[in-house]
Amino acid sequence: MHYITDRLDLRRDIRFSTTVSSAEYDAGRGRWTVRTVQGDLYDVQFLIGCTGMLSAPLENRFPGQASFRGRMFHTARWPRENLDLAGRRVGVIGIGATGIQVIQTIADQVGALTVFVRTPQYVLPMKNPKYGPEDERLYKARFDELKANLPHTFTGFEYDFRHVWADLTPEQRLAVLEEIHADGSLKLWLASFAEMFFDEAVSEEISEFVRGKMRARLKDPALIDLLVPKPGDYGFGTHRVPLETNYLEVYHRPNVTAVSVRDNPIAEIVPDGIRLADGTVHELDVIIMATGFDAGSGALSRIDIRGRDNRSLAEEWRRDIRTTYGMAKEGFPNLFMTGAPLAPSAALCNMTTCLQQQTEWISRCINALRASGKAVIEPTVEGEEAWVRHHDEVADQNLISRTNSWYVGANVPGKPRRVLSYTGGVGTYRRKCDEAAQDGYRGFAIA
Ligand code: NA7
Repeated sequence: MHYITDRLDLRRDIRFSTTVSSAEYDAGRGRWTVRTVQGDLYDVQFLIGCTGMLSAPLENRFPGQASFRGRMFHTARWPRENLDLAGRRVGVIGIGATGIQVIQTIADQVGALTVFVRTPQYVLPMKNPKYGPEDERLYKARFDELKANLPHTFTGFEYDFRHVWADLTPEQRLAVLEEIHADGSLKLWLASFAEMFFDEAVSEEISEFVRGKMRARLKDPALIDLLVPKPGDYGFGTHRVPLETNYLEVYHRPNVTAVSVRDNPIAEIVPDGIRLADGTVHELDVIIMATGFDAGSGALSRIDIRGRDNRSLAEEWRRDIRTTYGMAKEGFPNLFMTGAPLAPSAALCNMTTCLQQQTEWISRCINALRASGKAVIEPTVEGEEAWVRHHDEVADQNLISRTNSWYVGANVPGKPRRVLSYTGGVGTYRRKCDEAAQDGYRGFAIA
């Protein structure tokens, strides 16, 4: 990406360290006025929110945070200066993909590590092999093949679902799961059996396979009870599957303690540490909040975006998170977005593949508009309704819709529930977006 930035000489068009505070649409002029915290004002015809799907950290989660005498920060605000954790009593809240990486990385650097565990996670061991020049040569030789295939797979990665559960015997299924598990990648999730997302019985069998792998690595029944999901909790892969390296083994270290906060939640942060509901205080020098993000809609909602008739994007999304193709919003002319809800790029996608597709679609749309001498494009009410309905129909069949996680907005109190990511697949999404464009931007009004 640095290479592309340099090759296309983009740096001179980028204002770094600039925070956008508001954007207001002027229907009379068909233009947006964008204001920054730094006090700058921009007058633009098109506004494209590339604000990221996981860039609005959930930082203020507990009463009393300001009272803490030690250091406390969210993982997304990791201190830039060298953070010396040697000998420190460190607490980590959260065991999502981020918490897991932090825990496995710092366990042998800190004095004592206390992990506050609420919902157990399915995890997969990551191989992370070292690639030599020959591997690199072989991989690069596949450039044309990868370029042709990647945009059309289910998740935008090079691999796709390869096996059909019903076609195999139980022994064959197990052999497939063992082989893919040993690969040490996300393939067990995104390139094994698609039925795990739709068929509860298949989901349960694959979930039990993963639970078995996790149990085998844990020596202590109390740790198994705390860290391994239980049958009926939720299915493997119905929210983001973290990859890890020796994460479970870390809990066997004498300086690591797992504390359950499922039935005894964190009540508040006190000057000396974390106080649980039953009054227990865990004394700490550093608290690391791996508490996640207001995903998909969070970053744009933190900007005061006003569309036609002073309509507020944040207020509308607080009631109901809707978009057209995940790239536009009815009521907000000439506003485009990437990584936003109701597109694969909101969660279930190889980001580079999906963002490239969206930026290309948006660029072509703006070019087409200019070429035809038009100035304003906006989804119609019916166009948006059609996309939301299609999105929901596909999502409702997917077991992802039943599990509480950031994938459905369940991690943010009061956030309206909807599967954030389009779950029809990256290839299908691309085709639908292209068809709409070819059909004269079906679902949009152009003036
Ligand atoms: P996640 O996956 O949203 O995980 C957040 C974690 O924080 C999760 O374990 C939560 O437990 C935990 N959490 C949040 N609030 C609390 C409170 N009050 N008490 C205890 N535990 C809490 O965020 P990540 O940053 O790990 O990952 C986000 C994505 O980044 C990831 O999926 C990848 O796509 C990259 P809970 O599960 O809610 O019980």
